[in-house]
Amino acid sequence: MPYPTLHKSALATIIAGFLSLSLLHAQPPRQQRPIELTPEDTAAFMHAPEGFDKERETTKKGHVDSLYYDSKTVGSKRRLFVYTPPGYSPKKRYPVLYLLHGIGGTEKEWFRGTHPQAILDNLAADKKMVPMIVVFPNGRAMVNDADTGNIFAPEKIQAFANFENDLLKDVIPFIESKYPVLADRDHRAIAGLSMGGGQSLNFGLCNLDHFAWIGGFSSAPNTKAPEQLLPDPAKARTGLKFLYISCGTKDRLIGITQGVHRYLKQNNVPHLYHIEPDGLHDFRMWSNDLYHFAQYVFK
Ligand code: FER
Repeated sequence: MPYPTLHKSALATIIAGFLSLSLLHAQPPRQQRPIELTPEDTAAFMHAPEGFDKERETTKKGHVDSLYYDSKTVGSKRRLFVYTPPGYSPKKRYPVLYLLHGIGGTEKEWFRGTHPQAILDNLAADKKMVPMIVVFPNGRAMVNDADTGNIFAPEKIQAFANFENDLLKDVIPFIESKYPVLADRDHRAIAGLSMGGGQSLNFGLCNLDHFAWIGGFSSAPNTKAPEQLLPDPAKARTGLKFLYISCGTKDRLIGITQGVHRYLKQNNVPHLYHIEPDGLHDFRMWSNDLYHFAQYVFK
């Protein structure tokens, strides 16, 4: 049985990819600098093995639910997807990963760009992952939260910042009222790609009472400056269970991840720093990030 499909047609995906790329190029990003690699910019692990993101006939499958929650922050009903792992039972209690998308996407982006269900089901089957619930919200906290029009419009960028309130006050309480979750910081992770990576670092590191496991994949220029991100490194040293930052050597946003790494290192904040050789700003990177991040959290 193939996974219930959230995919648009392959052609539409390709066109959307070109459109978002041309938009990225139409508006040169701030912090765009030439890529300069240092000897520290190395891979922390091998790329995921062949087939890690392909559905296997034989494995037990998780499920993906589509739900609407009442967002008091935005004043609308907003959609999110929830992955529950193979063998899910409301009698058990699960940790939760909030997994965020980029500037060109919505709650659907992970499903359009890769096969998160296959990645997670395969990890579960191989006993490489603690069974967890994964929530895919829409991180553009505004009434029209679609990925259409000028995705770089200031009010849309602002909506990605505004999502901090929506996440903490609306999404998390909703998930905790609907699913059997372990509702404390030790069982709550946040990670995301690009704008979602910036959100994960911004919201996670500034709310260590809510999140103990944090991942920024190819984080975008919405990432706060390191001193703002972590004004109190001592608190992070004791509070964080896991901090993961990654980027590709061919991603022109790499300076952001390098800057965060430099600051963390100077301040002795333990973190996993993965720089993928020849890595671009794409789902080859983020599928691999999810594969690795999911194996570290909640252990
Ligand atoms: C920018 C370049 C890229 C920026 C955001 C991005 C807010 C985000 C990219 C993505 O989410 O894929 O200058 O500014």
